[in-house]
Amino acid sequence: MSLTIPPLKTTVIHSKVDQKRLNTRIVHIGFGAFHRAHQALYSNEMLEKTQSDWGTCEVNLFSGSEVIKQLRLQNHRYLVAEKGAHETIIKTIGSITESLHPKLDSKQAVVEKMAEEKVAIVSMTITEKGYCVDHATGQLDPNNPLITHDLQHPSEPNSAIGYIVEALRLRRDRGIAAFTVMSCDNVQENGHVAKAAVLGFAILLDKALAQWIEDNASFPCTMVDRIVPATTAETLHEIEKLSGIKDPCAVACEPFRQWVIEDNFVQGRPDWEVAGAEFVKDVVPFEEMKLRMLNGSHSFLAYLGYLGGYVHISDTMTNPAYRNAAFAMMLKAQAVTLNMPEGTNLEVYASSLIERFTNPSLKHQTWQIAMDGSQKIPQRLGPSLRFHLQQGSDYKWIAMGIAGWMRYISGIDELGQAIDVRDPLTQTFSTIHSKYSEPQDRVKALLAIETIFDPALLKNKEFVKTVTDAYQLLLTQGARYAVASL
Ligand code: NAI
Ligand code: CS2
Repeated sequence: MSLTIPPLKTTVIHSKVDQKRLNTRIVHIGFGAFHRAHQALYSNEMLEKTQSDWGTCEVNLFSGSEVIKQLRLQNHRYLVAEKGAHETIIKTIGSITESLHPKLDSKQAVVEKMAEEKVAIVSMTITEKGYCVDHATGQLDPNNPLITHDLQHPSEPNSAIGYIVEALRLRRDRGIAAFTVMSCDNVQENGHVAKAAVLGFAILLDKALAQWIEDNASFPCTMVDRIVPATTAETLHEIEKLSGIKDPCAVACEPFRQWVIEDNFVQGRPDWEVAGAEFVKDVVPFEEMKLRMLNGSHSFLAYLGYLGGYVHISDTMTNPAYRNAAFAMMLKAQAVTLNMPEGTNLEVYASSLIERFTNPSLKHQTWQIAMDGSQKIPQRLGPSLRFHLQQGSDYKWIAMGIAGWMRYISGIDELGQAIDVRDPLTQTFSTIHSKYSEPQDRVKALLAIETIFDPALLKNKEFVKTVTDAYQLLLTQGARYAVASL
C-alpha cells in the first residue's frame, strides 16, 4: 500500500486596510525579513480591527534599497506566508504609508521624516550590531567606525543611532516633542541598550541635548518572537505558486508569533493589543526567557548543526541526540537561571520550542543563525554561564555551544570545506587562527576577546579546561559525536 501525502492547504487573506486613511506616525528602521512578518503584520491586524491612523514609513539605511524600490512599485503592499506543518496562510500587509532609503532619497529626507511632528515612534530591527555597543557591557562603542564617522558628521549620519540623535536634535531645536524609540531586536534589555547607545552618542556631541533626550524620549523594552528565515528565490517561487502573486518583497515565516512590550510611550501608541501584543510593566523576564531558551539553543544548534552537516534547524531535529541536547540546553542550562513571574511553565515553553524548531515547512538555515556570533553569544550564553559558575552547577551544554562556535569560526568544516563566516570580528578570528595552531592556545585567545567574554573567565582554569576539552572533542570526533556525548 502506498501512502499519499495530502497537499498543504493554502488560504490567502487580503488586507482590508485602506492606506489612504493612514498617517505616518511610525518610522521603522530596518525593513528586513523579520519586521515584515512581525510588527508590520501586527499593525495591519490592528488597523483592520480599529479606525486607527497609525501608518508606518519603512526605512532601510544600508542594504535593501532594491526592496524599497520594489515596495513603492507595489503601493507599499506585500505578502507574508505563515507556514505551518499542514497549512499555509498568506496575508497581504496594508499598514505602510511610505518608504525611504538614503541612497534613493537622501539622508536629510530620512532625518526630516523622523523629525515630523506627527511621528510618535521610531522603531528598529537593525540586528544586534546596529546598536554599535559592546554587547558585553551594553554601552556605546565609541571606536565603532559608524560612530566615529557620525561624531565627525552628525548631520550626515550613517548609523541608526546617529539618525535618531540628529532627528531628536531637530525636534528639540524646533520645539517638537521627542518620540519613543522602540527596539525590536534580539538584544537583552533592548530598550535599555538603545537608550545607552543614543545617550552615549548624544553626550559626546552635546550634553544639553543628551539631557533633553533623557528627559523627553522613552525607550521601551520589547520581547519579539517569530521565526522568519531569510527569503530565498525558492521561497518567493513557492509563495507565487500558492498565491498566484509575484511579490519580490514577500516573506515566509512560522505561524507562531509573540510580542511583549513595556508600556512606556511618550507620544501615545497604537492598540497593538487588539492584534495579540501584550503590554506589561516589566518585559525583562520575558526577554531573558526567550533569548536564553530559544535563541541560546538556536545558536547551539546552529554551530553544532552546521558542523554536523545539517543545513536547516528542522534537519537537526531529526537527530534524537541534537533534539535531546537542545531540550536539555533549554531546561537544564537556561531555564534554571530565570526568574519568571508566577504561572510561567518553562517545560511547556521548552516543548513548544522543540515543536517550532521541528516545523519541516520552515527552511531556517543553521548558517543564517550562526552569523554574527560575536554579537549574539554574550547575550544568549553569557548570563547563564555566569549563573552556573557562581552556583557550581553543570554548564556542559553552554561549554559545548561555545566550543562549537569556536570550531565554526575556524572557517573550515568537518569535510575540509570553507565556511562562509559572517561576523564583524571575522578579521580578529582569522588572525587568531593563523597565529595559534594548538587548540588550547586558540581557545584561550578566543576567550580573551573582551567584547564577547567576561575577562574573569580566562582566569577560571576549570572553565578553560571544560571548553578546551569540548573543542578537542569536536576536532577529533566531530559534532555529531560531541553532541551525542552530552
Ligand atoms: P534581515 O537581514 O532580513 O534584515 C536586517 C535589517 O537590518 C535590514 O533592514 C538592514 O538594512 C538592517 N541593518 C543591518 N545592519 C544594520 C546597521 N548596522 N544599522 C542599521 N540597520 C542595519 O534580518 P531580519 O531577519 O529582519 O532580522 C533583523 C533582526 O531582527 C535580527 O538581527 C534580530 O535582532 C531581530 N529578529 C529576527 C527574527 C528572525 O527570525 N528573523 C526574530 C526575532 C527578532
Ligand atoms: C535566530 C533568531 O537568527 C538568529 O539568530 O536565533 O532570529 C530567531 O529566529 C528569532 O529570535 C525567533 O524569534
